[in-house]
Amino acid sequence: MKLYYTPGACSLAIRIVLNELAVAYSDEKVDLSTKKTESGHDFYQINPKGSVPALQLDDGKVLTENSVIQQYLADTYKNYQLLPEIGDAKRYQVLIWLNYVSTELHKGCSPLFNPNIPADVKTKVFIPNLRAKLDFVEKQLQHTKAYLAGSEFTLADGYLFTVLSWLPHFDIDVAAWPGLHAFMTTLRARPSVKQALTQEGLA
Ligand SMILES: N[C@@H](CCC(=O)N[C@@H](CS)C(=O)NCC(=O)O)C(=O)O
Repeated sequence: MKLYYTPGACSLAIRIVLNELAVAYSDEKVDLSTKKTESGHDFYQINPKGSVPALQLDDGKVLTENSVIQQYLADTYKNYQLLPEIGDAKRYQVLIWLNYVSTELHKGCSPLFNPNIPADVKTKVFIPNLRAKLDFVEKQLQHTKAYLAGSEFTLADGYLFTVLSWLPHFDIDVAAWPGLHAFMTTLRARPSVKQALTQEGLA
C-alpha cells in the first residue's frame, strides 16, 4: 500500500490508522499547490480530484475519501476497536462521529485555509460556526471523559486530532475547551500519533 499525503493535512488521519494497524506501507508526499508528487508525477493521474489522502492498494487500485479509506483499513484488518464489526450497534456511533469530523469539522475548517475568502467573513461567519461545533464536541468529550465514541480510541479520534491540530493556524486556542485540550494531550502521547507526527516532520 502507498499513502499519498501532505504533511499535517487530513492525510495524517490515515497515517494514524495505518500506524494503529502496524501494517507495512510506503508513502509519497504531494505538493497540493502544483499537484505534483515528490517523484515528479502528476497527482491528478493518481487521484483526479487532486486531494489527499489517496491510498494506492497493492493491486494498483486507488481509494480516496478520508472516512472511506479509514473504514476500508479497519474492516480489511478486522480491527474492531477502531471500528466495530457490521451488526454491532457501536459501529454506527463511531461512524456518526467519523462523519461529523469529516463533514462538519474538517469542512468547517476548509474556508479558513482559503486565501480568497476575506478575513472579516472568516471572523464573522466561519470562525463562530466552527467554535459552535467545537462546543458540541467538547460536551461529548466531557460526557465520555475519554474519546469521541466512548472509552476506547476509534477511527474518529485520529481524525479529530488531525483537525484540531489545525486550530493554531486560525488563532483558535484549544485550551479554551478543557475536554479538547485534554484529548489533544492524550492523543499526542499515543504511539501511533507520535509516530505519525515524526514521520511527517511535525514532532
Ligand atoms: N473529500 C475529500 C477531501 C479531502 C481534502 O479536503 N483534502 C485537502 C487536504 S486536508 C486537499 O487535498 N486540498 C487540496 C485540494 O482539494 O485541492 C476527503 O474527504 O478525503
